[in-house]
Amino acid sequence: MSTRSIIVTGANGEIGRGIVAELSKSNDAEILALDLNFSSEPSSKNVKQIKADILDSRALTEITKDRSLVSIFHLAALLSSSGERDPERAHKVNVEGSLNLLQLARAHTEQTKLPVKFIFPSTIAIYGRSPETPALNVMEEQFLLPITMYGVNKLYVEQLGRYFKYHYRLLEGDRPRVDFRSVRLPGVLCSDTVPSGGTSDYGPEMVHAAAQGHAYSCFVPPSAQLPFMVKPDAVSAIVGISKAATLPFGNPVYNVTAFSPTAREIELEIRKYYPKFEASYEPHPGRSAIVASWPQSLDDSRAQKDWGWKPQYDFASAFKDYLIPGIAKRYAL
Ligand code: VAH
Repeated sequence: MSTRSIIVTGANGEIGRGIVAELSKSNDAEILALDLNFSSEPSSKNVKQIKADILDSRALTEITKDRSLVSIFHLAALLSSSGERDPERAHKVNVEGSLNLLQLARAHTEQTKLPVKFIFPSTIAIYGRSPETPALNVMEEQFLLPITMYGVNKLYVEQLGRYFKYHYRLLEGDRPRVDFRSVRLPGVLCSDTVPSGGTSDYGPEMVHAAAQGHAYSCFVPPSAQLPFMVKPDAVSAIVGISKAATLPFGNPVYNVTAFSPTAREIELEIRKYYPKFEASYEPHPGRSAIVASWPQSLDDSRAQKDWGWKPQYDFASAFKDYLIPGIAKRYAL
């Protein structure tokens, strides 16, 4: 029998590493960790690191030859700030790369008649509001007018995934189709890595600056407000939706959230642990405009109801029980 395999793209990224670590705890499949570069050795013997470009569809086919592909966790992407620096490249990676992987999942689904699960972390960047219009407790179908290339790409791939799940070649009638599922992640705070390329990065940058005894100059105003969660909850949302029983027919894309602080509230929370921490605010016009176009908070009740989503950490415990202990360990040298 061919090996049961799970692909993780963007496997060396902040969330990708967490997903690989979580999936490798179970021994019933090998993890094919795909990225362009790796910064550490595989964490477990059922993890195979493969340098591969998701734009190279022939390489993707070659990698999965003689393997029985059960799921794809597609995390590779150019984020919102990187995407604005090179929108054409962002479109290529975010859209063409995703299409290649959806086609790979489709080919394996048709071959084995077993729907490959395609897990797609989407983002709050698919939303877009004018800065004068508050957007609180936003639901999945509201404010779908993104202003970044990254947001436009992610929203389109959500649609593409829904198409592959329910309607691919519908003139040919019922056929096995890819089992596409997606969560829209908020900003993510991680204790062991500092992200790059995103626009919610001011949150984690502020925490990591404080832990190193540095002052922080914040690129959004103190009133900027976004939904956030910590990395363990992002990993649990992604793995959680992959393990859910069949989702109800309709929109396989779900909001997930944990807390929604302003930049000032993040600063004040940090100061409880690092009383000498200093933050100043020098808003960058472009990056502030991106943040101001995203919702201040999300309604994730559909995810709670349909597949039992619940974050482990609220704002206070995110700092007390996860960020501060982890960060202290990271910089204690
Ligand atoms: C970004 N962190 O800033 C990403 C995210 C919350 C948006 O998807 O681009």
